[in-house]
Amino acid sequence: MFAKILIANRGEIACRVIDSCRKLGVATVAVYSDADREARHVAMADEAVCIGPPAPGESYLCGDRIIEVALAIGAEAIHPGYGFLSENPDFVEAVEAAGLTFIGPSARAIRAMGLKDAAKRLMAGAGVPVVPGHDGPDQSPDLLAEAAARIGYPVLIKAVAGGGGKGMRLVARAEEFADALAAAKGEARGAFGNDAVLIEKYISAPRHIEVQVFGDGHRAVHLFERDCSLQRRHQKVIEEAPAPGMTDEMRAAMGAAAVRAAEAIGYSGAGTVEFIVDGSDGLSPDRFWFMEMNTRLQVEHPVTEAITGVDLVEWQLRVAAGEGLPAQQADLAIRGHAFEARLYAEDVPAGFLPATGRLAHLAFAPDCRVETGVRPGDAISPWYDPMIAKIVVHGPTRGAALRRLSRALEGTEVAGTVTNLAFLGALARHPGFLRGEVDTGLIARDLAGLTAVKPPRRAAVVAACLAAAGLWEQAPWEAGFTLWAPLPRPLVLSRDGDDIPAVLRVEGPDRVRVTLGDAESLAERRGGQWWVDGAKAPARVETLPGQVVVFDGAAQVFGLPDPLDRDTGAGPGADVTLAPMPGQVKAVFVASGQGVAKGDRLAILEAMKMEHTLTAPRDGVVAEVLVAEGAQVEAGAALVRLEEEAP
Ligand code: MV4
Repeated sequence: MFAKILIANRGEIACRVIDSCRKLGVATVAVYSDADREARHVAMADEAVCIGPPAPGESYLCGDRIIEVALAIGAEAIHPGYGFLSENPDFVEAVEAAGLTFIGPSARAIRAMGLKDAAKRLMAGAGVPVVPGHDGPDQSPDLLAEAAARIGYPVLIKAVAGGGGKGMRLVARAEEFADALAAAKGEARGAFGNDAVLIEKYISAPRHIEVQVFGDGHRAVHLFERDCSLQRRHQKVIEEAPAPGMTDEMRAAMGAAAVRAAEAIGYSGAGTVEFIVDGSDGLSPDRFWFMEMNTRLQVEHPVTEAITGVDLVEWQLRVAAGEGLPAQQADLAIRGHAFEARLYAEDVPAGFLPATGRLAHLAFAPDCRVETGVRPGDAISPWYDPMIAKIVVHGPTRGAALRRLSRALEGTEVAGTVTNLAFLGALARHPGFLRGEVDTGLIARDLAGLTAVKPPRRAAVVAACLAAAGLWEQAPWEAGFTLWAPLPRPLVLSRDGDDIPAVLRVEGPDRVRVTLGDAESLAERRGGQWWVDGAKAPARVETLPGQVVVFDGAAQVFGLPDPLDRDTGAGPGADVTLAPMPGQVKAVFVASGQGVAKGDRLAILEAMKMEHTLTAPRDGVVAEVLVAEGAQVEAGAALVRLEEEAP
């Protein structure tokens, strides 16, 4: 086994590789860009070296620089993770030329699978089923049109250099073929600088089922299939293993085909053979076809680990270090069912736009495996993939595992950025998905239902009000409420630009009446848990500067506008907080010299039978407290002065 390896990646996969290295006693070297100085993978590794600016082209994709670092620091091997340099055969050759070991397949194996047409021919020759179609160097339109007619419409035109759905064109009828061909070639030329295409029979309502393989350069085994049909625009969203509806017969056929594919190219390490499956009429051993082979460890490898008990990264290290295959096919079996959901920082209502932000709060549920590259307080930067975590669950049956996924998603708490958590939750409860009716069109067909924004429950709004008033975790007197003569306190939350006016009346140490619109709710705290109108309130609330996040299945975010900003004109940046109206100072929460953050409570003013919370207009240090508790003040009286902002 290696004594020390370098991990040429970042994020959750770098952390994942470090985990297995630690288990095996292998020392780890992380590399990082300037944007990742404080990243989790850097903190986890035994050593870490900065390799350049944030742009991947100047850091994580700089193969030569990474090899230099590995040599200088005494690493014997490089693990590429996925993405970045993982499927770059030139990098593999450079690593080997430097006398280091690449933890992955040979450059030759990667090249063999790089071009669609060559890979397809190679696979057909090895006895792997391929989609009926036509390819070849003669790209004349007439010849291709003839081929399309022979294959039978509908057909799909695919760019030979394409992948991930780029450069594909569906042609329903012969009359449309010529125009579609010209368009596909134009697109392929623009995207890949190579306008060669191939023609395939179109599989409608396909399923994406892939087989995990593992080779030692000569022989290979398979670790069964994953179903990755739940995709949105070719981005996988939830993956599972095994595939719903899979029969022993079809599994054996697909596994054997995948092993033939791997052995045909002398595959070494972890790889995945992707098949397209016609699921329009159940699964059948004669209706799966080779699509492509991914010559790396995949994002969704944990579902395979969950059902087989194999640590695939450990296997990668052992085989790269010269050991034989760690298991024979007969040793491998499926136990239970597993799901993986990909939690992203993205704005779902805005069309799944990648989002950024600092993760002010981040917590995961128990009873699930979490693969993540971030910790609470870390940022999702615009430089890299905005994945926050992969949430992986395992159960004895598909139904049990899916319920666990649902629970794990409900128990996931993220504040500081928007996420796709509610979308994942909706998918985990989707009736068709529950029944195992998965295909690549499911998300698109039900997009509106899956992305509908749920209005918060009343109990969630009440919880937000309690938190905004400082009552969520504190007793009323700690929050500056008077108990002997309960006064109504107004509060305005906001949600998506709309104001939510509320009035709170503290009726006892653990009892608050909350008026929202025309309706009144009673909030009561029993044994540390809030109840609203007799039902349990959401258990977790996070108060951040300017917002309250209530975790109620999904994160419900409420803004905390400062009413005094409007009343007094003491806008953000102002040094002095003034009394908005005549009244009595009921509480002062700060002292001179104390640091405050924007939105922190400074004092409470009782005026016109209401309690008003005065909050810090900006971050700063209290210079002077100009009033004492109990004082009567005039409108406009100066209450608290902050030290002047540094220019
Ligand atoms: C197909 C197909 C239907 N028929 N090939 C999309 C990505 C690329 N790797 C192959 N893809 C497809 N190839 C034939 N002959 C439908 C797709 C396809 C798809 C495949 C797998 C997962 C999701 C998909 C979403 C849309 C289309």
